[in-house]
Amino acid sequence: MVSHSGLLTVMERAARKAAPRLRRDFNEVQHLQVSRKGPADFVSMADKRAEQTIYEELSHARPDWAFIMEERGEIAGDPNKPRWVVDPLDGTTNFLHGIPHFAISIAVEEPRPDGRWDTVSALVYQPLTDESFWAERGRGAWLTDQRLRVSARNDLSESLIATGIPFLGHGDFAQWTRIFGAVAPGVAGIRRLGSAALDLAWVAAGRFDGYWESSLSRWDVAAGILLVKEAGGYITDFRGGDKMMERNEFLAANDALHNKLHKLVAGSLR
Ligand code: 2AM
Ligand code: CA
Repeated sequence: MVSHSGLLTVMERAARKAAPRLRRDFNEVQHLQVSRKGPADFVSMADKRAEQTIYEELSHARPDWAFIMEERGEIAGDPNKPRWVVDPLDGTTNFLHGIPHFAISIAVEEPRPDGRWDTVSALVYQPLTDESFWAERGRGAWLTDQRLRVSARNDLSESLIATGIPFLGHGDFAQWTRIFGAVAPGVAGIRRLGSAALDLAWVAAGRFDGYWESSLSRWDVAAGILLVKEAGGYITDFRGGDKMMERNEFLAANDALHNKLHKLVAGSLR
């Protein structure tokens, strides 16, 4: 059985500490669906509570590290040390609607001399299934104690592709539509499940063969990107380059499919 590092142990402990309350709140939210005002405020509280629990655990373990978190934003730390990137509830819309598909995402990034950041540890934890997708740079991607590998499918017509659709004026809907028009006719299916962190974890696990989305935040994808890479997959911007974060475009797949998908996606860009 594989053993992960002390750092991963800290991350997993933080996620598991926040999980029971998230599970209880999720069950509660299903009952609130009937109230007319809706459970939005309640979910926002659940989100903040989970983030606070994770923040307390992580900052206790590494007091001088900075944070980037969805709710509280940036918390400064020692600039020469790694930093935490935390999404306490990825898939908020699912949570709000009583759909059991959401996750906690925690990544550790190290500063590089050129000012960019490298993810070195990643955890995507699904509280309802108790699935723990984790990766460490150079040590592979894992689902609990099982090694993960991206799918081996190389035929687009057999491939299941995940995506995220722009919403509420976020993102470029016209561009998404063009990419969809190029990809959808040639693949076995498209899924929009609503959690970017889980989409990437599932590409790493070979459940999805590929994935594209744009206009995300760092905390949605930081952990998932390392999971895909460590599972032997490719992840680039829509033009096949390494400017994912700068361009805010994410295209992930196994190596054989990435090339084919990338041609379709890049060909549909203006
Ligand atoms: P979130 O659940 O943490 O908000 C799905 O396309 C991705 O977009 C999710 O990772 C989701 O992260 C993010 N997202 C942010 N705001 C969203 C919204 N209003 N509707 C759907 N997804 C949203
Ligand atoms: Ca998110």
